[in-house]
Amino acid sequence: MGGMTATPASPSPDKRVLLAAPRGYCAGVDRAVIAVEKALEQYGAPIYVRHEIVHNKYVVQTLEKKGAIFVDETAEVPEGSIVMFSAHGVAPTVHQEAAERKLATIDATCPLVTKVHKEAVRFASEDFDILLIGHEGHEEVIGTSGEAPDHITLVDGPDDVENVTVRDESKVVWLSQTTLSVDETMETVDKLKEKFPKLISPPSDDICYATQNRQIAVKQMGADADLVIVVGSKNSSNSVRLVEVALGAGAKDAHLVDFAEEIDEAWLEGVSTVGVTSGASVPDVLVEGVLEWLARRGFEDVEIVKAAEESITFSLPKELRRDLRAEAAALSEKQ
Ligand code: 2E6
Ligand code: F3S
Repeated sequence: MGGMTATPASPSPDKRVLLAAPRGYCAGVDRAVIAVEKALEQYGAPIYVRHEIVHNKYVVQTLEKKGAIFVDETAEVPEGSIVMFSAHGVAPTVHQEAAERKLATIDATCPLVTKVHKEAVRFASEDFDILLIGHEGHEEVIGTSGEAPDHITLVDGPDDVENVTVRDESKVVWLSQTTLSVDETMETVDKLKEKFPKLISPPSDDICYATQNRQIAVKQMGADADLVIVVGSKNSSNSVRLVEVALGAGAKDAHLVDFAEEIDEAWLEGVSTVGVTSGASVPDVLVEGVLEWLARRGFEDVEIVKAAEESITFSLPKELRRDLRAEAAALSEKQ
């Protein structure tokens, strides 16, 4: 079982680790996590956060210790407080609820999710039927759908295409969640195009650069790996996709773990090459923990598999430049 102490291993020539690059934090996650930290520094605890700021257990636990309070709904936030919206985005109704409860808000929605929201609003205003490819119940899909509920139909993968109906086959566009499998999405789009030949595509990729790059890297290592360990939480869509992509690329085995302690010793039986990567919401300290765990078992030789350079950054939410405590107090004084 994971967690057992291994006897110190000497370096084994037949044991190696392939470490994916890029992996871990994307620009949207970095911005959202810093936004919570800055809000705590600037305004003091508590800062309420609607939904996990990003889908990572360790990040959430760390921010909770610093004074963030995570809630499922805005209704749970006391009047006159500050609430932050998570990186996955929210429907316009959530902004309205917050205003009604006189809350000061900070929107940590990733700008690349906001871009998809804007596409949805624009196509809805032109009266298109919008086929949103995504996973039912995922926070981002709920938020995007909320921008144009009367125009959006969810398509949850290729097998869902047969259930899709539209009002006018000559006015249909597809959009997607940002963190899907690129290959599976293309399969869904191909099937949709067979059914609706006039289907138009989004003006630019909705699956974001970080999702795409992490999938390219794990694909590169997949064929050579006996085992791929993906660091990430179970509710993290992009992390779960990395396990699927690794297996699809030929990895003999692949698992998702939040922490090194979750690795099962039995996974290493007969294994000489281990691939390691992490989802876009995962701090690198957790990957370091996995590399140390592997090194203690003879996997000391680490080779980087580099698929892309990433240099994109996003500026912090604009609300952090204002005095939100004063605004919240003023709001709650208003009748
Ligand atoms: C916001 C939008 C997209 O489950 P998912 O992969 O969407 O979310 P996280 O928090 O694991 O990854 C970052 C993210 C945030 N991706
Ligand atoms: Fe944004 Fe993509 Fe990250 S949508 S939060 S850059 S995974």
